Amino acid sequence: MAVPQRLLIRGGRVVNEDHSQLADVLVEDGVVRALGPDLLAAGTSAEGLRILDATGKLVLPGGIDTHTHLQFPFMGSQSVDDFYQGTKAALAGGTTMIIDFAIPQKGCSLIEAFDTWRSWADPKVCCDYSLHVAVTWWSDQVKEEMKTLTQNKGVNSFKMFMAYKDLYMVGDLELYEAFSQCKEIGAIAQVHAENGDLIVEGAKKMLALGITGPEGHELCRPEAVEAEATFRAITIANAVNCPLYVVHVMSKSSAKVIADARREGKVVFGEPIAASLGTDGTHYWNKEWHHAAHYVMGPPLRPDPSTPDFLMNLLANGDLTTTGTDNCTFNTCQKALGKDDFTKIPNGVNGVEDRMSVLWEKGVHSGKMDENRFVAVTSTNAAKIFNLYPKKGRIAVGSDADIVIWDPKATRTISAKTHHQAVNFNIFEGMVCHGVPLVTISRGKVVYEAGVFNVSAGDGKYIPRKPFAEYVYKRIKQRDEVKKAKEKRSRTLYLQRSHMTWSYLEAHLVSTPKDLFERIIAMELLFSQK
Ligand code: URQ
Ligand code: ZN
Ligand code: ZN
Repeated sequence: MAVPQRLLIRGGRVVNEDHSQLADVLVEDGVVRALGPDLLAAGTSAEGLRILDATGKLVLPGGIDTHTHLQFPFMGSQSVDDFYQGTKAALAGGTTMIIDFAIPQKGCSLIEAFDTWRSWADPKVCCDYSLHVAVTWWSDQVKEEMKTLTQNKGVNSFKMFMAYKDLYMVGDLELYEAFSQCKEIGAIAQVHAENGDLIVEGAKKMLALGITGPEGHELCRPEAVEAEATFRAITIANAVNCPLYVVHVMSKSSAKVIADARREGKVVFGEPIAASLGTDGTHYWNKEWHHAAHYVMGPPLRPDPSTPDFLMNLLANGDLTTTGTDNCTFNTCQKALGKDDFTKIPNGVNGVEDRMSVLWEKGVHSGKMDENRFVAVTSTNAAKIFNLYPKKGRIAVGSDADIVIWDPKATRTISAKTHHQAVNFNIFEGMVCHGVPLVTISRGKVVYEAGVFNVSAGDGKYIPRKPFAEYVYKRIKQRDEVKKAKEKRSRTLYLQRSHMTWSYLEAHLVSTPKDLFERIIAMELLFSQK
């Protein structure tokens, strides 16, 4: 039998969300076998062992990108980074897991969409992945399929679009139904929070004014359109006590709504993305049409240049929770579908390769957050919310060996000329980032090292996720308990003389005769005063 691939990552500082320690990491059969100082001296067998020197470097849990759309058929085109090249690029950037979206057309089966996306991804992925499923319409069938997906297919997250009218958008009542079902089956509800009706009307206005360029894309759906939908989604989710996850938080206004809701104790999580943390919407006014068009996504990047800094502060302090990329890339020729009408520009930007470095530069190197918070927002929080923890999102004995050896002092310059993505443009072009992945390990295999890949299509695996993630549902369940108890205590029965039978009183009011007797006297007095 072949000796299992054994790795010893030596001399690094292991950084988890809660703790950093100088320690060696022993990897065997794809999992972390041991963690501690100087493992070789402690007697670890050197047989078949490959030693990776991490002296002076950080050893991080592999990044989890909560939000991608690889080879996604959308707006008359298909995103150009597929499940092979997109996941290779992810590994090159230190991300070892992505969560993509299976999105059924209105009226179509969610389960069929899930199976279709599985058939696209399984043969091609180079890193582990999972799937959120979109609820783009409502019926008893959809409700039933959500339950099946949760119980049999490892899905515990469903995305509802409040925008893309007539394509994916659902209304408030459908949100209410979908959130109620998410709560029932132990899933987390995700929303694309923009008011789709206002977008349509805003776009008509812009086009009528002769504004057809990418700047019209942001002008037709300003921050308020995102913030209003965010507040509405939070209100509806709270009404059914369903946990809510707001994807691609793009504006200060929306982030404030989420922060306020969290301070009121609501169970809501916000996901800014590499784009909204690393750049802004001033690019929509770039004189080069193609340059501006490559920044078009929904919700739009915001022209307020203080937005990335603001979002990063909230990510650092815990008001925002995870980071994704919404990687949905289109080449210039594809973006040109909208050369005469911005509503036809396929929406989407890159990020899957650069998320970790952009966050290190703008978050850690800037002094806003420390290395542990960086791990939390790039990996651990996502693992906890989507019920992958501690298999993913942590370097601990028994966890998957999804690990990145990270050089916090090295820098790299981001460019489409050198990136590993398929797309011919990079929204972070020219950005110099501290924080460079030196080695990426996926389930115990060194898949990327010093710029060289050692990975094949299909090496990644689909990771099923169970419902009722404790990190999300413990508070929800506690609320249900408290609510039930309050309702029982607070309900005063409307009593009338016909109730005054011993059996009714005994059954409905109190437990012990003494209380009962006193209660009867009190009621006699009460009725006699009527
Ligand atoms: O809205 C999304 O998340 C998908 C359709 C990707 N496109 C985008 O612009 N965000
Ligand atoms: Zn979206
Ligand atoms: Zn998306």
